[in-house]
Amino acid sequence: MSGITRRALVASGVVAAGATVGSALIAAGRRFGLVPPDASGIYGPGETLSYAAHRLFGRHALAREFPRSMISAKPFANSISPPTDTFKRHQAENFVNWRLKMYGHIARPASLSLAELRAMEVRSQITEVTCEEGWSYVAEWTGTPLSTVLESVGLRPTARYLVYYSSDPDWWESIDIDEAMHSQTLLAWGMNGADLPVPFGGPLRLRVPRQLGYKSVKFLNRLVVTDSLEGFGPGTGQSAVNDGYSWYAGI
Ligand SMILES: Nc1nc2c(c(=O)[nH]1)N[C@H]1C(S)=C(S)[C@@H](COP(=O)(O)O)O[C@H]1N2
Ligand SMILES: [Mo]
Repeated sequence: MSGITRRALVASGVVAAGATVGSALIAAGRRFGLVPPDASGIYGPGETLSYAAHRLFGRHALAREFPRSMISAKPFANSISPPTDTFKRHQAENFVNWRLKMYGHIARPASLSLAELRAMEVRSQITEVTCEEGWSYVAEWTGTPLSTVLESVGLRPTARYLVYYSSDPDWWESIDIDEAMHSQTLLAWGMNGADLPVPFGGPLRLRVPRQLGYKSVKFLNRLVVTDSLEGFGPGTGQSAVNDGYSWYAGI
């Protein structure tokens, strides 16, 4: 989406048309392809509005980072589906045979061990997990920036979304490439100075601190880069769609 400037918007007549800011943004969203995959639902116009506004004016906005003193003493691990036998075997082996598989619109499909990920780059951030159900906690997350990993496998120019899966077959999600390449989006393998505990998504979870907690998929094992979300579930790019969660969950 590079090259979108306020000037381009004005020139396109969207702003000059004198429409309300909301409908101008929705129109701009359509014009620049900033339409979330669940835009046809009853909340569609609202979804398009917040997604387009964030992408047009806040692409590089940062999620709040906290001082160490604000790390939650008792973080809350949300309930999850029971682990599969494959997951239990990996856990018994201390995850040495665990791999993160990557394929799709990338130049070099990959299968990375935790050791290989850790060797690429290490970054820490203190951010909040915010559940749509109303609770949140602050933790220090340590991991490898997703952008570093995606750069290493070579994103193709057609890359538009990242779909990501977990060993928990009930939970998969997707984000756009802007969010995937954002500096705070992290493949987290550490939490509060230790290996990421299994209840919090160990050995690996995605942290997407600019969006609600449900986008931060735990027990991550597969990344698929794609040009379209059609064909991924009902085309809406996530497993949680049936529970009424919006695809774009920017906060
Ligand atoms: N694999 C998997 N990832 C998941 C979930 C899940 O059920 N399974 N729940 C999501 C939801 S709704 C939230 S709010 C956060 C909660 O993170 P926590 O368990 O660290 O509190 O994880 C998200 N990631
Ligand atoms: Mo949640």
